[in-house]
Amino acid sequence: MLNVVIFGPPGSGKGTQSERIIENFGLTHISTGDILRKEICAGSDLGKLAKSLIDKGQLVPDETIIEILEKKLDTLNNTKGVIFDGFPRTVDQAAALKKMLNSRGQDVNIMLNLEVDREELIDRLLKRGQVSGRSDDNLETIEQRIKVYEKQTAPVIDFYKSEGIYHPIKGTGEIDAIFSRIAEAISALA
Ligand code: B4P
Repeated sequence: MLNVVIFGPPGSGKGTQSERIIENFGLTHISTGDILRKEICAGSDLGKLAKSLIDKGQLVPDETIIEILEKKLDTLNNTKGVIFDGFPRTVDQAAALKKMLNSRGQDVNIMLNLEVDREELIDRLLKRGQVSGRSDDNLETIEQRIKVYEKQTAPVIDFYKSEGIYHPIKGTGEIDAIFSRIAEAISALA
C-alpha cells in the first residue's frame, strides 16, 4: 500500500496534482473538500454545517472530518493506496489518520508539501472563483482561509517532519513540471 498526503495552503494545487497522481500511480483519491462540497449540493445536515463554515473560510470540526474519513477508509478494498487531498488539516487530524492507518497495518508513506507564496495563492483562487462560482473563492474568504491555514494547518508540517516523511515540493511553475517533481519523490519510495 502506498499512502500519500498532498498538503499545502489553499490554492496550492492539491486537487490539480492529485488528478495526475491518480492517473500515473493508480491511487484512490480521497478529497475532504470534494466530499464536503457533495454534501453541500445534497443539502444534508453535514452539508449545511460545512457550508456555514466554508463560506467563512473556517475548518469543519475535527471530529466530523475524522468520522467521514474513517467511514471512507472502510469502503476501500483492492486499492494500491490512497492520495489524501486536503486531509489532514490540523495536528489532531494527522494523529487520527496515523491511528486509523496503523490499525489497518498501514501508515502514511510520504507527505508532499506544495510550497507557493501568498500572492500567487490569492491570484490563483481569485481566477478560479471567476469560473468555479465557489462561494469561498472571494478575496475576504481567501484571506481568512490563508490565516486559518497559517494558524491551524501549518503545524502539521512539524508532525510529518518528526515522522521522517516530510517532502517539500516547489509548487510554482508549469503544472507538468510540478508533477515531475512529485513523481520523482513518489517513485523514489519504491
Ligand atoms: P479544498 O477543496 O481542499 O481546496 P483548496 O485548499 O481550496 O484548493 P487546492 O489546493 O486543492 O487547489 P487547486 O488544485 O484547486 O478545501 C475547501 C474547504 O473545505 C476548506 O477551506 C475547508 O473549509 C474545508 N475542508 C476541506 N478539508 C477539510 C479538513 N480536512 N478539515 C476541515 N475542513 C476541511 O488549485 C487552485 C487553483 O489554482 C485552480 O484554479 C488551479 O487550476 C490553479 N492552479 C493549480 N496549479 C497551478 C499552477 N501550477 N499554476 C497556475 N495555476 C495553478
